[in-house]
Amino acid sequence: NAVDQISTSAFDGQKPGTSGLRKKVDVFQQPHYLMNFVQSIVNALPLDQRSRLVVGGDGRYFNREAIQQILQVLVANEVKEILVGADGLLSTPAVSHLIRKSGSDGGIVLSASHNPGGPGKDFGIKFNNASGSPAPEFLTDLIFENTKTIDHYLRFPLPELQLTEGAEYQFGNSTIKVVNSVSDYAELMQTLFDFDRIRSSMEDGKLSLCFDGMHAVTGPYAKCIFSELLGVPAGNLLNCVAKEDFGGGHPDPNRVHAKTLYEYMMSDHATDLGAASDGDGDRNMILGNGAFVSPSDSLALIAEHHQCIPQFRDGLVGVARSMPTSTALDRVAEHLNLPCYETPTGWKFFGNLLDQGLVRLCGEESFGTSGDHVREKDGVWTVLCWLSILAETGKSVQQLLTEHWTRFGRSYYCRHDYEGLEAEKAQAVMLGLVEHRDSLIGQSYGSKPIREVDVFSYEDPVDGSVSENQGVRVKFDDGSRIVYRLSGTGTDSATLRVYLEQIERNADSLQHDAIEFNEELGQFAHSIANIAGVTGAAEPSVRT
Ligand code: VG1
Ligand code: CO
Repeated sequence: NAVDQISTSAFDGQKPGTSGLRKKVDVFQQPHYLMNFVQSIVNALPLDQRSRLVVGGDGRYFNREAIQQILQVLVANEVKEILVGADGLLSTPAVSHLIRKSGSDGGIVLSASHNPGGPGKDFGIKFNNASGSPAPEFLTDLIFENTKTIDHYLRFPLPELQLTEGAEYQFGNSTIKVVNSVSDYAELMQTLFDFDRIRSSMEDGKLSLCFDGMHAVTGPYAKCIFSELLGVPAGNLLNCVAKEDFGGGHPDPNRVHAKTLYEYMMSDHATDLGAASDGDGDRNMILGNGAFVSPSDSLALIAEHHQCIPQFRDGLVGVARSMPTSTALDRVAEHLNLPCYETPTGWKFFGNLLDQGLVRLCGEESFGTSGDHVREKDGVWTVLCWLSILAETGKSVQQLLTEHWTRFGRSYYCRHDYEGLEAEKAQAVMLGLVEHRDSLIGQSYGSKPIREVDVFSYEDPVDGSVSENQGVRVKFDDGSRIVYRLSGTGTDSATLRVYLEQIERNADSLQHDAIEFNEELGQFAHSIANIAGVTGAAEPSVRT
């Protein structure tokens, strides 16, 4: 079959955001839209880095068609070997692992993560590099430049391919191999954790887990790893059948969207650990019996108890968190005498640090944690970390939290999101903060004076690249903070995120609800940024 050269013209707005290109699915369904982007990815790769690529997605609506289109472009561009997850399914951390394990030049991940799926809902695509990391900015910039000038792409006229495990196809100069979506990843997990130890705690009735797959990609991973390998009863795996529309919900593991699990964990007959993951399996929510673990605390506690996790027994070397993530990790790092890096939001910024071996554990406040075993955040892995900590310490989640707060102080942390804003108005809030920087410094929140207001910019310590304008930080004398930034994952209107952190060291004041605790600070943040005046939004649409 001859390769078709298809004339096309550029689409506006194919600029990758925090985590790839995300749009409404009908945008992706326009003729040429996806193929343009995939050809732009290929064009951004040097010729000697087009030999082997991985392709997989979270199974949301349009995943199926998208994979067929992507294969047509990759075969036409003579990528020698293409590894595809069975039925086109691979969780984001599993793609990252498969790229690394197979020595691929990179991979294409199809997902809009925790955003809803289905007709009229969201879709996304991103490229990960040879180390399994989301493409760094120089590469996403190059891809974006290519999308602006593209006038043709290559397409190989493939028949509709059945993506059943073990299938192998030969077209042109390419081989397409369909691989089991779960087994490589499950094997990796068994090298990182002591499965026998966790399993025996479970068999002894000392440890129990309830997991909510939110009808997303982690269902099959949970069945294999939690049920088959660790013996978690099938009844404790909720919503583990993957669906194209995630059962109509938001596959977002938080208290609002994983409400059933949350309420169960707050009830009398809760398991020791409750956990949920998102659409593509990279996020996690951790709950104990009667306890919610904020993602920033989860990260800090994993660092504190890293000796319980076989992967980290040789030490952590260093740790990293995204800038808006609470400073709980910093205090543990200081205690452990480890460097703690502060990066912009988005997992791609951890890639270089991990590749260089400068850090082994990273996390974000947005329900993301992972280690140096892959280059993505990893939901199931985080659950295994917590199972390891519970099995080794024999303590409850609540006990571990209280001990942590008593020892290190508690970062009361929460986030207020203002969704559905007009982009210009959201921008104007950010500009206003910078403009009024000097007048803010004189103001106080209660007895806390504002010490500093700055715009976060990051210089990558490995390649020296600089990422500017990564959010505005308002810092108080006692280390408390307000951070403002605009979301880079939305598919239509703009979202302003306001991150709130107050550090409490008084032992009598450690058990409050973090959302309530920060309500007043949130109002202060609202008022000093004049959010109502500029955007018309009277209050946040989400508090998490
Ligand atoms: C959000 C989170 C960020 C995360 C990103 C991708 O980005 O804040 O921490 O890395 O989503 O996560 P933003 O720009 O909307 O704040 V996922 O699980 O959507 O791939
Ligand atoms: Co995700």
